[in-house]
Amino acid sequence: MFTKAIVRKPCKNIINGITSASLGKPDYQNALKQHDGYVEALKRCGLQVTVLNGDENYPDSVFVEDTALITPKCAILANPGTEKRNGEKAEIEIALKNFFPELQYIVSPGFVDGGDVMMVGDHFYIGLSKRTNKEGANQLVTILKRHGLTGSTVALKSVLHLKTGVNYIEKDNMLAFGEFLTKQEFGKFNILEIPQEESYAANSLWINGKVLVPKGFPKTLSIIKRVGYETIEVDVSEFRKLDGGLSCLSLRF
Ligand code: CIR
Repeated sequence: MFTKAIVRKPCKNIINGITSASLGKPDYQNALKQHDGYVEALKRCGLQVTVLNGDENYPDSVFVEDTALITPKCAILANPGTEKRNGEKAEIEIALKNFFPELQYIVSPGFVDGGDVMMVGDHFYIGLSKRTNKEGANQLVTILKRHGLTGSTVALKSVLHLKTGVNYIEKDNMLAFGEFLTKQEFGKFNILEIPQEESYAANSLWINGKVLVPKGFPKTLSIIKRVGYETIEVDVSEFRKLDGGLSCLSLRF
């Protein structure tokens, strides 16, 4: 169970965030409104939410998930693998220290984006992506081991981050699309196939028994409801314009 979350408000400069999508630039006012809705959804799941201010120097700073990994045993400051975002971690380090007296660190030449790390109980799957390299993954596995946890790497082909394509929603259920449907390492899970046209919704987010689903993906919504979860639809269309999904917008612990 999670009790807390850290989020960071979108900044005006969000219009200059990194993207591979062709959905246009995010609208700042609408992004603010949608972010408020997201925070409300986290609160409905029972979380106490710390809201940090956005940083105009970092257009993508709203996507806090990439800056850290918080496990039940330790908190790790990540080392985001794109230069444009790496400095976001400084503010997150300060915020994390309010909750965790001792932090662990991924250091260069190791790089890890939190979006590449998926927690499944005591095990952590680490996507090797354009943002997360082998050295970063090795450092992470070493830190996890020291805390009685395990980690293993997953090769990625076409997605930005591991959790762009696959997300664990507890009780052995895993949302997946595309390259993740046939990955041997996920064969032991109950794979819930997200149709290609709704692939964005593979990044739905389990929090304390409920599942947050992006608004506008009816097939995914019914797949998740069918396996028995209470769902909360959240409109994150402005963040989708920057390749960001539901998990990217918070650190949960
Ligand atoms: C980026 O390219 O870094 C941002 N525009 C999107 C980050 C999405 N984060 C995530 O999947 N964890």
